Amino acid sequence: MLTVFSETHRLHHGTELKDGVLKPSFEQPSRADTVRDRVRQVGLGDIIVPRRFDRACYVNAHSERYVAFLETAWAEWTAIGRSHDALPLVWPVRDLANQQVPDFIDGKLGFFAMDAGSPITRTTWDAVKTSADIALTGLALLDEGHYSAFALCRPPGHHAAREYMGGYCYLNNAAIAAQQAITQGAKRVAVLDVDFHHGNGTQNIFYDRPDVMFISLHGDPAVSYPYFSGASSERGAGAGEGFNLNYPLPKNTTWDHYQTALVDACQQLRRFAPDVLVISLGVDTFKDDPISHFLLDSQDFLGMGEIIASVGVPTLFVMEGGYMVDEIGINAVNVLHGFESKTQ
Ligand code: Q9C
Ligand code: ZN
Repeated sequence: MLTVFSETHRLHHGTELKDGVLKPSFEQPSRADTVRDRVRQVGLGDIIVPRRFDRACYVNAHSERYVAFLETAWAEWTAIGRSHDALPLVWPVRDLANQQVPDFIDGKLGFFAMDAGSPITRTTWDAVKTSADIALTGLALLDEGHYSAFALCRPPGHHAAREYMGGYCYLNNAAIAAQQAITQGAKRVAVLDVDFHHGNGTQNIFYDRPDVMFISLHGDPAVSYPYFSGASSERGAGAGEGFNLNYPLPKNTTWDHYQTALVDACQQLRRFAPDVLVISLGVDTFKDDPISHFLLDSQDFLGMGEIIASVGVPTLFVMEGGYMVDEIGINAVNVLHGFESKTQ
């Protein structure tokens, strides 16, 4: 399996508001390097650099004004003398939901963000668009006849919705790739999200769409970030009803229970029969992950890849979360090995 990777990810590193304190983000550059090192160490396949894609490919999944915000936020932030990471501090909740985009950057940050976990720095946008280009390059490899590819994206994407960033995410790499597949003629595409956190952004982007099925397995929103999405009652809207499936799972979920949900999800995917499957591959379901609370061990990730292979369609793996930096490479590559063991 080919891996798409770029050193450009290192341009993004910043702080997050955590436990009431501004701290270095858990989403740090060493994450992607660790996974790249593991890919090399086990000889998964060649590692290639991403191609460049047109801005229009991002606007396929996001709104024009949101992409424009990401492009200019740092300039607007520094124009008033600020030099630390740009973070939001006020949000348009419920009855404050004025739908006008504010002119001032502090208002824009709140309008286009769901939390204070996605800092914008001077070089964030370069890393963010390269991460989307990595996913788009992975999709191009499938078009060119590869049965699978690994888009080693960083920063991650699945919390980014049509019009907001959050949870370390800016552009939704998996959604951009899924939409690109549709744009290029696929009839049905599915996104399966195995990151510990609910993929609220991907759900948002495809919620009313019958041509893109979204399935997510994640920590129960009653106790897990992002708290305000991920219930099993969220099943899609309008023509998209029935094409969004959530599997919220309790704290301390082990492989035994996780596997049962995953097998069920893959059965739904086979019934949908997508032309392409995109996996939002977070490995923060690992037992020692510092911000999550499932109990998968490294061997379990092999089983995850094997079950995903049972869907039986060309598959693009897109890196999402996973914060136990020592193990993240082993766990991510185990999924890919498990997948390959059932497809070659
Ligand atoms: N105590 C991804 O895995 N902070 N994003 C949660 C919980 C945000 C995770 C704090 C976690 C975002 C891509
Ligand atoms: Zn996550």
